[in-house]
Amino acid sequence: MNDINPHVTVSADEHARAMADYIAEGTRRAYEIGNRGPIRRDANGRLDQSILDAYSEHGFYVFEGVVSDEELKELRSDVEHMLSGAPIDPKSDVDAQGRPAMGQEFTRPPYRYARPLSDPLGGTDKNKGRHPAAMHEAIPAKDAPKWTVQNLHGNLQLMDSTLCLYGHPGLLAVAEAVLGADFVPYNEVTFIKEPGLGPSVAWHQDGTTHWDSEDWDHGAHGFNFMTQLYPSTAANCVWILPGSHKLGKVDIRQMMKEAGSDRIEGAIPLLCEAGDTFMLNRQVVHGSFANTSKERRVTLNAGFFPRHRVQDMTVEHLDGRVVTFDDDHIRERSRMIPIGIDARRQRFPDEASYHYAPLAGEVEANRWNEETRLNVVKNYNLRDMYI
Ligand SMILES: O=C(O)CCC(=O)C(=O)O
Repeated sequence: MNDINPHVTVSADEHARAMADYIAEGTRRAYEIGNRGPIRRDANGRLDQSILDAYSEHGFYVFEGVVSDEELKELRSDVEHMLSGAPIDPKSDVDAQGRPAMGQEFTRPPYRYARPLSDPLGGTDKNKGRHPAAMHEAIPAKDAPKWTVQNLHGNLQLMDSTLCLYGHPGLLAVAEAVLGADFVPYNEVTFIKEPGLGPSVAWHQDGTTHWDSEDWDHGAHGFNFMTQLYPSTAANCVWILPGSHKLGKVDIRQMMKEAGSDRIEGAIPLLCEAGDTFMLNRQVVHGSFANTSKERRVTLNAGFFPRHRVQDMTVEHLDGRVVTFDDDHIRERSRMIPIGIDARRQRFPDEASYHYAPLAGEVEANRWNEETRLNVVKNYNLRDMYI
């Protein structure tokens, strides 16, 4: 008897078998498109135009070798530390050892849970109804836990190594090249897909505010960097529909109807090695399947917007708060960028730092130290911007 997802009848093995042909075809197409390589900049530090063109055409790019082995070790260790102190279930305030769970000092709880191999979002009105159709779920193993940690929210206050990564000069130069020098932050979230447990993230397009704007364009809702701490495989990774960032809002339900399953046609897996970073346009149709494979995926998301798309926007957050992104709000939230740059400078003093022009006059106030940890970084994600 499957008492975790009682309505599900497909076993994890059946789910994995059903994916096999789709994975083979998607993998072939992913390598055909390519769109991958190291961050390449010219003598003036400008991003290679061919990368911008490729991103613009397909809505994604895979940057290889962004994170060194040394840095990767620190990132993995910080994620592991957070998971070791997670509440035993979504309502608990103690961890598996009976200790007070981690993260309780933050206003927004950092841990988000889901039932193993379930689809918590598809076909519901959660996330503003952004995930219109349900994915295939599967029955987890008999000894599976009732809950699995799906996300950590507010990475930069939870794990110092992610703050160092946030200040990565190559990634920030890419953000500038794509969005302009006054680019602004969105949010920072970890996606965790444990083998045999990781839930799906139903197909969706991100972005809520600009789809019907007269000046809507292919980059209107910004992009996410997605840094991979383990290899991102076809069975555990994010899948995307290349080029769909140019289509406006598409009918995902219809696409799934035409496919006769959740395996929509033409999609490809975002494949890469540990230490690589995807850049994914938020308007691209994307999602991930229940992880019935034997491999873990951990992805660190860090999103950015063009400033003019958030300037003075009033939005309702997913938790119901209504906020206007005026100059003060944007400035305060953007301080995480120079603080990240300074954290990285302290950790990797031989590396040339990125220069964030909008807060160039406030470098001293945005040093990374115990004072800014408490007064700026703690609960910084209450000021996340969301469009
Ligand atoms: O990592 C995943 O599985 C899904 C990520 C995603 O949907 C997003 O970042 O919008």
